[in-house]
Amino acid sequence: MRHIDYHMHTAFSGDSEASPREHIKMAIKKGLDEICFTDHRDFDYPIDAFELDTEAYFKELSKLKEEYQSQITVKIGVEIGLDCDHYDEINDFIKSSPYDFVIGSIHVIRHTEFYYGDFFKNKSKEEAHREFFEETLRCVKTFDCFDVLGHLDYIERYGPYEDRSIDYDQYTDTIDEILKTLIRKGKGIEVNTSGYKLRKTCGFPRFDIIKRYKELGGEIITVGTDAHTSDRVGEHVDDVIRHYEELGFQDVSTFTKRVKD
Ligand code: HSO
Ligand code: ZN
Ligand code: ZN
Ligand code: ZN
Repeated sequence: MRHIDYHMHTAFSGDSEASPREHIKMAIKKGLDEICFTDHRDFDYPIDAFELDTEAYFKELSKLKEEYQSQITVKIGVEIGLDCDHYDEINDFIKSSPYDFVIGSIHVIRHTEFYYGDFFKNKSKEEAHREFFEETLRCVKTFDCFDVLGHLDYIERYGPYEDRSIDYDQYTDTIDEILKTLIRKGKGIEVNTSGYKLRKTCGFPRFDIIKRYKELGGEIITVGTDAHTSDRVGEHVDDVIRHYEELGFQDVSTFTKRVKD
């Protein structure tokens, strides 16, 4: 299986200072076969601005892509915040640039977000988790402008609860419906290795969910670190690939201009 990092942020994202060149150098050092930059664009993220200067982004990354082409394959993607309140803006945004690859992620639900925690106010953990999975299902049904669903189940990282763990038995039907919708639409799923330390196996989502995606007939998988600093590029990619191999996947998927290679 090829080793890829298909989820990385740089200073083009509102929450990173990282240099794309340093990311590339780290990826080469770690022996990765291919990487894809996926800087943030969220419409209406509260508190922080997740805008993307697409002209500067493509200009700088295209230059680096060419400079390093003999050493590593570099793709230009985006991580778009899926938000049903901004359907048209999101679709127009994705259409207006030649991205190789698009991660669709849920960062905001009804103008509240998870990182600072507004989303969890006046909710039990059960209510918050249920709403997160149901909204994820609504987004994967509503949107087509993405290639893989980002960090499904990373809600476990957030919230004001002493025990943040997800009671998966409560959401089996919703998660199954999410996976079936992805498969029916020809969409993939990523394993985000930022969850690897917490989970020990796999990442976000946990191993069982990837296993279920495969059982249901899903074939499109990527792996990404969600690195916001260069030291994390490629981290735990080999570990996750081993889990994919155990499940019987032949290879990860890579993309060029939104088409699977
Ligand atoms: N980096 C997270 C959330 C966040 N960080 C908001 C800073 N502000 C989204 O991937
Ligand atoms: Zn971020
Ligand atoms: Zn994200
Ligand atoms: Zn990210």
